[in-house]
Amino acid sequence: MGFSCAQIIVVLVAAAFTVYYSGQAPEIMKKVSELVTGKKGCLPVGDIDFVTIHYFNGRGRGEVIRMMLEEAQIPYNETNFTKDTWPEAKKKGVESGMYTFGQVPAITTSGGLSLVQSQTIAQYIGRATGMQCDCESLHYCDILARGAEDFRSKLSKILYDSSFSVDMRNDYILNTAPMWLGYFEKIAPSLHQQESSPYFVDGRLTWVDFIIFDLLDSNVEFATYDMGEPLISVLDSYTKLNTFYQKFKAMPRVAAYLKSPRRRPYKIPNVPTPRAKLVQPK
Ligand SMILES: N[C@@H](CCC(=O)N[C@@H](CS)C(=O)NCC(=O)O)C(=O)O
Repeated sequence: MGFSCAQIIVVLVAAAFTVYYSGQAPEIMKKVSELVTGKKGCLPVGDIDFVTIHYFNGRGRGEVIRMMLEEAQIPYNETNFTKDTWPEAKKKGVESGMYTFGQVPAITTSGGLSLVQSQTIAQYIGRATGMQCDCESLHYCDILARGAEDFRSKLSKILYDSSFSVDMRNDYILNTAPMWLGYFEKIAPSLHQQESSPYFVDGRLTWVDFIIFDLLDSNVEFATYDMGEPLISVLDSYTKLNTFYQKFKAMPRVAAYLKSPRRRPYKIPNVPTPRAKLVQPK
């Protein structure tokens, strides 16, 4: 007994309505997308074969991009600008339109794509490598990334202040960092959850984890940089964040990168003069 076209269409429409009203549609779309593209996350894009990172020869905003490329095993090279080579490169980059706002990092890919803004770059690499957030989590990922940027700006503000002093360093470590670390501790995955998956969103590694790790790492490095003041293990009181930090750091490809010569040393632009030590009378 055959079916008519009309009967098949009615069945398909009924099935579509059933899926839609059951609330399962996003889940099914997600599975279909994963099956077709082989990549997790919202709206995946094609593979990236090779990347050039346009940035300075330092960690800074290049580090998240480097770590993501290392994790995804995408080969890359770097421009390694210096204060001598940057002005000319900036002029050319602005003229060509590649450095939209006269700033780096930027990336160019072998596929001819060029992008600026470190978080946008991280998100794009995420889409190309299955490290994008799920569609339902996009806004949450945005919140985390922008919050991380706000926290980051507090440290940059003092680091690039020409009057940066040990008092500013101590104020940051005693007041600013604990406030922000407290916010992130609240939303970090629970220790129980971290036993199976330490990541912040969707129970799997996404670009946002790289941003948060880099943020925590900058704080750890800053607080243990010798400026003649007591060195502080800044994450010690934040159990969930510290666990995430340690687990992320131990991911095999990340760990290999962090130990490699490709990882630049942590540097501070204006190291403050240490406080004069009191000389004890003999
Ligand atoms: N929001 C941008 C900020 C980029 C930025 O501030 N870049 C700095 C280096 S970290 C820069 O290009 N400075 C050189 C200049 O402005 O001439 C991003 O996240 O990529």
